[in-house]
Amino acid sequence: MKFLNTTLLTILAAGVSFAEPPSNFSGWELVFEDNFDGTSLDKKKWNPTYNWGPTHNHRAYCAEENVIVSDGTLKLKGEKKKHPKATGDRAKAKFNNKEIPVDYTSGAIDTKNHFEVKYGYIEGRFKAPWQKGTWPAFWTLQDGWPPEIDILEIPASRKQHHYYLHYTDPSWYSSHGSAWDHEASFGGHKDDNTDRSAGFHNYAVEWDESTLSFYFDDKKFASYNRPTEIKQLSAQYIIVNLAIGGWAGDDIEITADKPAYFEADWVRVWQAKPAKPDTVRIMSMNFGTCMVRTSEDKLALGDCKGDNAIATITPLSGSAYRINFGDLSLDTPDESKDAGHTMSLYKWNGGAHQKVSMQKQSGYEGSVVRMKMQHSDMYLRATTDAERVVQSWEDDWRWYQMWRLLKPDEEIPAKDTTGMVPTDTTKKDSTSKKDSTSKKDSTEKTHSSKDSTEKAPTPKDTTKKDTSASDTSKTAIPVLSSIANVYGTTAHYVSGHLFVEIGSAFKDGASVRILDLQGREVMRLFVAHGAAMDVRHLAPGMYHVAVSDGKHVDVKRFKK
Ligand SMILES: [Ca+2]
Repeated sequence: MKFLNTTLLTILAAGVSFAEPPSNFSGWELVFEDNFDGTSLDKKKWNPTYNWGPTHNHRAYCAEENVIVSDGTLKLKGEKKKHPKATGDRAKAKFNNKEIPVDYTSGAIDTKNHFEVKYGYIEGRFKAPWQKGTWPAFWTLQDGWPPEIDILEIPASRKQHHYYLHYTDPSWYSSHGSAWDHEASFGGHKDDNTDRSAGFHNYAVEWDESTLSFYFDDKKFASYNRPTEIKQLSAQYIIVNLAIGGWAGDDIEITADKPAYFEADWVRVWQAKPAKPDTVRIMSMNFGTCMVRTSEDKLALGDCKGDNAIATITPLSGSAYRINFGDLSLDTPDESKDAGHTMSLYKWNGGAHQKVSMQKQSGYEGSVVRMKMQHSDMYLRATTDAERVVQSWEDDWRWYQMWRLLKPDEEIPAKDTTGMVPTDTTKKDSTSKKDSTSKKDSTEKTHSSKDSTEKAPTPKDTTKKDTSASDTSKTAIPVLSSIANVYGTTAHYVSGHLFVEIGSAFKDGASVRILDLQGREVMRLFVAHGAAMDVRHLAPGMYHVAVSDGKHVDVKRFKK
């Protein structure tokens, strides 16, 4: 089916792209399926009417005989006929506190006591009846109300369908618990030119602990990151019914010779396979130090060998991951979307400001990633003082955005920051919150300088701040992941020697550095125009050649 071809494969690809951690995400598992083959309803999966009885908030008595399975589909038949058992209490129903007669007959099924699900992808393929006054629905419930998820409701025009989460107002919920008279909802109706009674269409909801996303014909059209409200949902059972009247109004086009049919081709539910978190250490490629949890339960950079450097990475739905240090999750304080905002650790609440997209970087051994915060589209990077982790623009200090995921028992690569921007350990007071180097930089971007943010110079600016060292090669290497060679540098390896000719843009010569795939410098030479570098002592393998004069950077690769 299409979902498998598009959404699911995207999700699988996100997992599969990590041959190394995080590797645990193994995709979706089909946990419920009814294709409505055969000649009768499968009562191991469904109750043949509402589990609470044959009536609800509309004018039909929902009888088992109006639930038909034939020719590969379920048909709920709506008839202009008062059911003989629609007597006494069942002769009347209520919609919007108004009493209405139960003078039609229709069908409803639900999975209560047969199948319930918490989190997953719930989808069905349906064809709505054409008649006005009918209100087909595909929805979920738990004991008590609210909450309720509506995946499909068509009360009016056949060219729109409604979708909602109904919940209890959170302020009421936290103090009193669920209450129907404090019901609220989010969602809406999708309007387009597709007549949902002219053919079958797929309707789905994707549900995790923080987000509900609604799909029509395998395309996501609405998504709500609302963890507080969504947490009211416990395991849900599924309902398919054809209501008549009620919300659909009393102009009902069903006649004696034209019954209504709400058809279902199938109903399926997938769940993400249990996500076992990967245990890792997250090492800055630049500093060789790791993200750590401090004694104040904050996030910092520190010794990779410490127990406080142990993190877990848990795949969530989509491409999102959650990074935990013990019981606390990596988080953006104040849900800030500002560049330079210092990351910290908080209790998990499922918000997008706690969700991270992992982007594996090619050209490296092992798992080297950049990590993007979902809510801000900003990347996690080490600060130049090697103390903190901030979120920042995609093109800002990219080498500092590179992180190596190490398994707990994996050898920690020797720290080798030769040639990298030096660690400034002199700033210990509150001014260390800012990158003092950037203050001297008159060309820096002008952004907020409040204490929680860090000035963020661009890589090309870094040479200007370093007045103590004229060696321009101390510039960080901006982008090893996307090999850049724009200034015409050539590098050829021939029998133990690397012949480098630097590009014409490097008028005053350039520093040529050779780095291994870990990003560690193994050789450096200042070159005026060209040089033959003796690399016989290097181990066989791939290497980067980074050429820089502080203003321009070329990167080449060679294989020894
Ligand atoms: Ca079918």
